[in-house]
Amino acid sequence: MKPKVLLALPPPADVLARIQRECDAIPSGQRGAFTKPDLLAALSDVDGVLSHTRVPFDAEVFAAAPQLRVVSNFGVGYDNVDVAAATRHGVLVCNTPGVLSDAVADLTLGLIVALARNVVQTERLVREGQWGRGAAMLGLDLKGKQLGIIGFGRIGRAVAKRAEAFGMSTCFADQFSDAPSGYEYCAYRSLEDLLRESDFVSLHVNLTADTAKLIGARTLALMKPTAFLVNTSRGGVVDQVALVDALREGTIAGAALDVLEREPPAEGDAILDAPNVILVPHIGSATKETRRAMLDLAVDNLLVALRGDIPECTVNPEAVARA
Ligand code: 8YV
Repeated sequence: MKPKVLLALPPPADVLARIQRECDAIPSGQRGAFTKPDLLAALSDVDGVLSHTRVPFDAEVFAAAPQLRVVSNFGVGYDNVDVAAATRHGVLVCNTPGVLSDAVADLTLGLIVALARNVVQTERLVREGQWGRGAAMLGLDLKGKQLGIIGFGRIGRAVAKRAEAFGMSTCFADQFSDAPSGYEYCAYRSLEDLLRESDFVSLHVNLTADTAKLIGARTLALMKPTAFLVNTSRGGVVDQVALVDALREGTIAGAALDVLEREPPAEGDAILDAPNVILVPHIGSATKETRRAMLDLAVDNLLVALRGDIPECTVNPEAVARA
């Protein structure tokens, strides 16, 4: 009897064929988020889920999925999963770290360049017949500017490498203070000192109870009025209301956001009208090559777990003991 797997995202034919060689694959027919009742019904008799970061797995969901052995997330973030509840129910949670670090880091530097050189504003001026006019024409050098990296994991380190190549100085804040080998050029700073000193601040942390609203009125006020905030991590790491106030009041010079507290933003969301902010729709990992690598890794994780082994990219290997 092949294990049953729910496909929360529609894989291309070759990937579906690979899954079907070992599993009874059930396409969800959903694009994007599930309703809770749909999810509970869909999971009642499956052994695994090829999921994505917008499907909410809480204790109620795990209680309604007695056969479930693995949730394989298409993505490095797993804040959509109550991992403690998964572990209690003997469900492995897997993610796709590493394969998307370069794509996210590339976008991060792209947003930093766009902020420093007013790319969005000047592009708009061209279309408005204002070629070469206005204050936006003069931007900032990145050479000699300081980039503060909050969260110094795979993505944060990939960003540091790129920033060094641009001639920026870099510092990081994380739970550890010793720069990893090969990153000695990146100095450790407390969060407060990083915010006070940096010309650009970039967020690369998981969304957890500790990092929720990490950037808010208090921390924004520590930043230089000439400084910029970049967020390609999770929208929930930033108090978006406080950010809009800071942008309106000139507490900081600008921001670039790939992620928002609510995605997509509601019509009329204040962030949509805030000044000096660049908004892109959660495209950090969105390259053809990277998304395929993420999918291949997520399927690897799913199949390895369903064969009874613990995949390398397992967030909670201790869950096996509960199975
Ligand atoms: C999403 C991401 O996974 O990897 C993550 O954690 O946020 C993104 O790569 C991607 O948008 C698919 O949902």
